[in-house]
Amino acid sequence: MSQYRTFTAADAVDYARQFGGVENPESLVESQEIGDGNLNLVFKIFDRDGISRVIVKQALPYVRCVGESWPLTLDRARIEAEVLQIHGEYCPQHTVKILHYDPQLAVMVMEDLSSHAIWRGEQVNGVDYPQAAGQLGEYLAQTLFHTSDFYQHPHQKKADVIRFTNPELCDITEELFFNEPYEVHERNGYPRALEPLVASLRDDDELRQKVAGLKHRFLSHAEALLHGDVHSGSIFVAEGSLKVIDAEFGYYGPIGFDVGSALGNMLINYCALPGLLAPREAADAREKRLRDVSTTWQSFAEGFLALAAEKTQDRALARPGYAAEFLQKIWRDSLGFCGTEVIRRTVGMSQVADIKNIRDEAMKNECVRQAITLGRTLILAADRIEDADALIARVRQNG
Ligand code: SR1
Ligand code: MG
Repeated sequence: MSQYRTFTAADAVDYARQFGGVENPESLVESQEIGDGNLNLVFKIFDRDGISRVIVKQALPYVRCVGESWPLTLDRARIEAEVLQIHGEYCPQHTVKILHYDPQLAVMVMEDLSSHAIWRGEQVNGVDYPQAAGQLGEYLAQTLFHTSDFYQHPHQKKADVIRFTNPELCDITEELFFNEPYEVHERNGYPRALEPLVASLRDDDELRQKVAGLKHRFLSHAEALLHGDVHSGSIFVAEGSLKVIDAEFGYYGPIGFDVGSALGNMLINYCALPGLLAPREAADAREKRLRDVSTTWQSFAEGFLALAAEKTQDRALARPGYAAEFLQKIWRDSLGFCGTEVIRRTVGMSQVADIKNIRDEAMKNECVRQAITLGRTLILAADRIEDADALIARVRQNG
């Protein structure tokens, strides 16, 4: 049994030679650590011709972006690999392929996606991928339907809820989404100029009550095996292709959390675009982002309903009209969780490039202000926004 040690660049090459599944392992000669996320080491492994062939990813026993003062379980590597394997069974076309993993070393080898780019970066630069939103909706429908009570055998579902108990990573989400942005907290990262607006979130009883309800659902509604962190930085895109990575926050939770996180990141980008691009390009990219919001939801909803009609296993849940009624609940949850994602990424710790890349300070403040007010509206009005068209109308009203 292998003992945990932190990989060097040379270790990563050795490991890829053993487990990368390449025809001529000795051709792998070099690696580059490219991890820019908050948690892990990520090595790109190159062959003699300088072509990257596979990725080796290793969890560190702490949060990388903070350091050893914030220890974090290595079991997240097992969770990530196993969630991606299950999601890959149901949606291979949009899930990164895991070639090998070792829970003791907290390491996995996965397919190289150098032909793709991170979607967040592309959105920040105003590069459009017209098919990506539909593909993301398909990923969400396939993975969330097939791991839900509509499809899973109840014994398997109960066993998997235990297998994917993910207390430490869920704890991060519980704090970062639902607590810290609504408190005075040292980890928050909003611009100082917005202190009065952020203070008004703390003082808003109705908002805090809704956020409590959303947190309660996150804690208690084991509806499906979520990815747990579906944001545009966890998604690779290329022309006609989309691949989801990074499922270490996976657990059985409310379906609306994955859908809402995805929509929330698109709306953050929408709010940030005037600070990132020239006015005409920004206006054009904003329309594309609203199209993505609408398409993601439609593709998810249509996919989920079609799967429910065709493949629901449970006799009671197969009742005509039940899946459509459940979908309405997912929509409302998605709006609420979407609002919390927008707020946590602008008020809280996990700031994103869409906002960080805005150079002009006054413009940045204005974009963040818009995002915060939009997030608040979505949380407060989730029960009154009937469909994607109504959502888009609210976004436009917000500014
Ligand atoms: C301490 S981890 C902060 C954030 O990074 C991850 O990508 C998740 O989004 C998490 O909330
Ligand atoms: Mg991640």
